[in-house]
Amino acid sequence: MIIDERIVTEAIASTFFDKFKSCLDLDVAIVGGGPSGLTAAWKLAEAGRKVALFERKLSVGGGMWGGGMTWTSIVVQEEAKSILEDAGVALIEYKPGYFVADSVAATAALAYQATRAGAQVFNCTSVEDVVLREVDGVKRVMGLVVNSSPVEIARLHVDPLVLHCKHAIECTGHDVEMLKTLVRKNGVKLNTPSGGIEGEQSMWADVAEANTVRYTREVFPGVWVAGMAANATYGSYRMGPIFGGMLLSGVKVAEAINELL
Ligand code: 48H
Repeated sequence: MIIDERIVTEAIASTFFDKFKSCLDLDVAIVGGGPSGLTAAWKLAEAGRKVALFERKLSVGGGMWGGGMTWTSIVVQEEAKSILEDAGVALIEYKPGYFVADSVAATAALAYQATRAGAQVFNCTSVEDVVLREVDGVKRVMGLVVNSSPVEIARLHVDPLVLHCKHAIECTGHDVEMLKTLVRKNGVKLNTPSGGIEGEQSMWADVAEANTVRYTREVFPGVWVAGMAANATYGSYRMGPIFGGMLLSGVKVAEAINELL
């Protein structure tokens, strides 16, 4: 076979733009491809939902690749063990109830399961704003405003593109970036005690893990928080490199949205 570079180029351009065009009206748009976002994408796509995940970096996985302090092991507790097992990840029980997985294997497995189930992943894509509409006096987020990450990094003045979704999931981790933008630009009140973002507290792994799941919920019409963003939004603690809460949060948000669709 003689390789024609123009066909390689055409294949990439045409399949990518078909993929992008197919995501202009989503059931669920996920912002951030860490463990919570990837798990939510996997479970929603598996349930047949039209779901896309937008990740600023070249690689999805967020803070999971590096384990603890770059030492590539992660810990999950009993309740979350089956999620990694279902993804095909090998676990060892280090001490009763504490399961250890290779962080690279776990991250790769979640990314594989999400894409295999049919979630579309747009890496190198930053969510810079939301689409907000007021219907019958109620404001609701109806979509995302996205831009190429290299445009953002180079601070080029290039306008973004827009897609619509029935639900958006804020999975940007510690920074709660999408929700911060929503509040800053629109002065809206969230479904939190203060109406704003409460902010993350210091280390308390036990409480933080439970709260990650507890605070996974709809925080504003059309916007759900999951993973570390749920903790930061509701003023809970950090937990270090135990990842069960992130995975369970991804499953919970997927199930809750699934019930509404
Ligand atoms: C597109 C964006 C944008 C944007 C950010 O931080 P993450 O891994 O998030 P979680 O919540 O799934 O997992 C948290 C976990 O990794 C962690 O940090 C833990 C357990 N910490 C404990 C502790 O004590 O420190 O992933 C978030 C992803 C990243 O990949 C970002 O690049 C991405 O979101 N992101 N993507 N548009 N505006 N902002």
